[in-house]
Formats: sequence, structure tokens, C-alpha cells
Amino acid sequence: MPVKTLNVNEDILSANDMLAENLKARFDNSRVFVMNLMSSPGAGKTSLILRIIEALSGKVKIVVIEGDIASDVDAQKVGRTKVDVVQINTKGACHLDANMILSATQSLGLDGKQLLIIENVGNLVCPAEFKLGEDVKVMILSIPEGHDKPLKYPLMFTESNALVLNKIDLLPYTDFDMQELSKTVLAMNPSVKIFPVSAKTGEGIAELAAWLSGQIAGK
Ligand SMILES: Nc1nc2c(ncn2[C@@H]2O[C@H](COP(=O)(O)OP(=O)(O)O)[C@@H](O)[C@H]2O)c(=O)[nH]1
Ligand SMILES: [Mg+2]
Ligand SMILES: [Zn+2]
Repeated sequence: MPVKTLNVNEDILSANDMLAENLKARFDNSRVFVMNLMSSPGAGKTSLILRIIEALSGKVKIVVIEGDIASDVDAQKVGRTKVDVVQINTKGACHLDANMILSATQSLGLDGKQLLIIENVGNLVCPAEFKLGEDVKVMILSIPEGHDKPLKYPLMFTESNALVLNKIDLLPYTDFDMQELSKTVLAMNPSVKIFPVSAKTGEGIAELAAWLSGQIAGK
């Protein structure tokens, strides 16, 4: 009997792409700028979101979607800032998809909002493949993870519009090579913006917030 091969992964991705296009049209209609924030677990997504909320407070109306396999610890942290937040638990799935964002936005009013930040599930692999209707993909690489990660997880680095290098306060304690990192990333993705920051000390956050404000104003 001839063997038939099903390209399940491709089918899932194209169904997701279609839904993501619909979502993008909805976000465009509501004039909400959407940032898909990705990184490995612990690189500093939630810490950075708290810094962005602080930097843009009073200027930009923000809502947040928190994606995690389980728990609502990150949504609790963001909720303390008074910004509207909804938690998605993926129950094991290692990335967010457009369908999950559709459900989340149905319970989160977007009226009058200007910035939707989506904290993706901590993972350097498949979040890069699933579009969420976002305007920009932003990834965080934290200094302790090492400067070789673009070579190991290239898709995430080539897909991102901006790369945040977080935890620069830890540079003196590691062998992380900033020049080597920039050279590698810019060779893969020449238009990527690179922001060295510390979500702990606040260094570099103003530059990132200024770029983001410009992006939001441009929408
Ligand atoms: N030293 C240092 N620690 C940081 C920085 N940003 C985040 N952290 C710490 O890294 C850990 C993970 O941060 P979190 O924001 O929860 O990362 P997430 O899992 O990507 O959301 C926490 O203990 C943070 O306090 C930073 O810039 N410098
Ligand atoms: Mg987090
Ligand atoms: Zn996944």
C-alpha cells in the first residue's frame, strides 16, 4: 500500500497564519499596537513588561496578555500595576497561538487601548513560528544565556524586529561578548534594533521605551 505523508505541522501553521491575519485586521481597526514578547524562561519578560509600564505610564494606555503553561504568577505581578491583564494557561503547549489570543482579547476590552503586550511562553523555539497578529516581535536574550544563542536558535533572531539584551548588570560576571553577539545577529537580521538593558537597574529602558513610543505613534 502506498504510504501517504501528512504535513501536519505545515497545516497547523497555515491555519494559524489565517487566523493571525484576521486578528491583525482587528487590531489595526482598533488602532492597538501589538508587541509579541518572546524569550527563554527567566530571561526577564515579566520584569521588562513592568519597566515598560512604568516608563510609559500616563502616556500610553496598555493592556497585557500573559502566556504560561500553568499558574497566574506573572498576571498577578502585572495586575498590581493597575494595567488590565489576562492570563492564558496553555496547559502544556509551549507557545501561544492566534486562537488563544482571540479568546483572550474577547475578555479584554481593547477600546481606547494603544499598546497590547503579549508575554509569550518561555521558549526560544516554536513561539517564533506562530503569528499572533502582532505588529512587532521583540525577543529578549539575557546575558547569562551566552552570546552563541543566535547560532543555535536562528529563527527567533531572524524573525524579531528588536532584540533586548537584558541583565547587562551581570556583564562583569560572565564571558558574554557584546561585539560578537551584535556581529552574529546583524549578519542574520540586518534591520534588527538591539537594546542593551537591565530590567533590574533600569539602564537602557528609556531608549527602548522611546523606540516603542515611536512605533506606537506610527500606527
Ligand atoms: N540581575 C538581573 N536580574 C534580572 C533582570 N531582569 C530580570 N531579572 C531576574 O530574572 C528572574 C526572571 O525574571 P522574569 O522577569 O520573571 O523572567 P521571565 O520568565 O522571562 O518572565 C527574576 O528573578 C528577575 O528578578 C536584570 O536585568 N538583571
Ligand atoms: Mg514571565
Ligand atoms: Zn510550542
